[in-house]
Amino acid sequence: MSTYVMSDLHGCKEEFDAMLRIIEFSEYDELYIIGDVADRGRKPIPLYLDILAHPNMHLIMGNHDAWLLKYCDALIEEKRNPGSLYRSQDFLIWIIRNGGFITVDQYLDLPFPSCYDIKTYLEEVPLYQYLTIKGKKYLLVHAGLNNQYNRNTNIATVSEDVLLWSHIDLEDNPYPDVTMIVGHTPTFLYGDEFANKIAKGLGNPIYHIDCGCVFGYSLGCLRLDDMQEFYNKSTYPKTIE
Ligand SMILES: [Mn+2]
Repeated sequence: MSTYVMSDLHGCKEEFDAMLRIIEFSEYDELYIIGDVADRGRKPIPLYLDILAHPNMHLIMGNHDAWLLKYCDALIEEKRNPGSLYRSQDFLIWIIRNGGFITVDQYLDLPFPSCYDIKTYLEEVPLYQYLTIKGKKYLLVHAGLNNQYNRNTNIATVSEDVLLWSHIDLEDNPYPDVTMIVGHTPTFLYGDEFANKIAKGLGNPIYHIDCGCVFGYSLGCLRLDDMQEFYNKSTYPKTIE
């Protein structure tokens, strides 16, 4: 039995399914997805339905998942009463600038029970997760905490905005005794040498695992039992250099 982490699937269901085959994922393994199943890629809603059908797949909240949750009620109402949806500036920023259109489109096409399944699932998704594997402590959080925080910071007191939206530096981890695992900032943004790879900080232990799949780079996966890395090439064109 092994424990795996991935992040920032962003609708990349083909790459996700292929990765499950690469790691030979079974019902005896556990998978933690560190946020951002929604938006940008081709199949965000089928990915959610797949994840919530697997009791051994666990989602941690990402800013894009939180965006969908925020609008679930309004979208369900829109299905019931077409034309009722108020397109706030925040909603438009989500669907136009941040790839939310495809998520909204697929969500509106679902039967009502599946809309509620996704909504009630997302309501229970945590902002962060501690794990202990082979005596080693891990903190899984979508965007992470930068070094303005310190080893005494109780993460429960840190705002959702910080945990979901910050872009932290490669070396940022305020906790010397905890290996932090984050997504959110694709690793190619830390420098060409990190493109398509999981990036590690050299100080307090941190792994950045969003390898930029939906931007045409790679899907990365880390096995926490032995820190083995797995990769799968993206089927998407490169949209950011
Ligand atoms: Mn994100």
